[in-house]
Amino acid sequence: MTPTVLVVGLGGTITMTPGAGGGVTPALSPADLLAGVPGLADLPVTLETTDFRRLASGSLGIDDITALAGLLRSRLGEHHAGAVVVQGTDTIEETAYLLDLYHAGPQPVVVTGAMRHPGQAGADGPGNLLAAVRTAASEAARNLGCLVVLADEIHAARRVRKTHTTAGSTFQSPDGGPLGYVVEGRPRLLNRLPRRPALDPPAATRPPRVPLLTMSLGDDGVLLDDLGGRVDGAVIAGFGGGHVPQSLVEKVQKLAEQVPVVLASRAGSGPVLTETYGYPGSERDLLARGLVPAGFLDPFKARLLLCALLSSGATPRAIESAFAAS
Ligand code: DAS
Repeated sequence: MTPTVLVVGLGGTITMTPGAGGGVTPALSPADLLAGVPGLADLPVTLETTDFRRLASGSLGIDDITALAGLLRSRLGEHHAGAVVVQGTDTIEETAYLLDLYHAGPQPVVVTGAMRHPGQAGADGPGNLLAAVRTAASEAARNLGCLVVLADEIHAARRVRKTHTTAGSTFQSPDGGPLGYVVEGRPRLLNRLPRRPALDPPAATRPPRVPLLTMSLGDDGVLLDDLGGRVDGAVIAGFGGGHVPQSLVEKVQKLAEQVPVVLASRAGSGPVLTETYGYPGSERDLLARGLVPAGFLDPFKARLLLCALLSSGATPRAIESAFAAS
């Protein structure tokens, strides 16, 4: 029996065709996309498709992705080698990470998209789709959780970032690099990451409200005012190793007394520090005031991990442990 790959469509540039009002908008189904991939029909793979959403990826919600995680959990069976999720590139680094948190099975879940739509010269969708299907069908990619495959690079969901608005090489993993490459049609894995235990799927309730506040020069903390009574948690993307202006320390502490607050870095790579600086607003000061360090997680992924933990009713101690292991 040839391996089966489930292909799920969410929309994005890869599906976009000229809209009535100018510009392109989501239009193509997964079946339409697959029909336009040279060489795909020659692969010894059976393809199943699910037309799940047709949105620009910035309009996907956490509830869409948790629903998708539930669909994958129920649909992926013994005869499925893996799954491919097709979506817009703007939020791939977040949706792939959230799927990875909930994905318990051995099958690879490969997320892909395109930087150039089907009507553009050099449209990259077909090539990315072919590489994604090949990776999803490969034994080598099993037990790696959720992956992101574009431009023939294989990235771990928990490391990948979109780093450029237009470049074909936009997806990078600044902390550790890609796990491997698709070379001459074969996924070649050079590194492996240890799997994290999957989180239980969230109850079908409103996702927690967790804002991300990025510190900037001279920030007066206006967004922190009266925030604790309106949110379920928060992530602060601090300067450098995890710092805020000393003038905001009291506001931040007040927030951390009301809801879980995770300290990440706006730097783009590298971990939050825990024991280096001791001035007001430094990471030592903030952690002593109850903030939780995000480790190597970037602010966007830290926010999703906190949302998932709050959805599962995690205690403050469980939240600290989860971030320590992230
Ligand atoms: N930025 C477009 C894309 O790359 C739109 C989107 O993310 O949906 O797909």
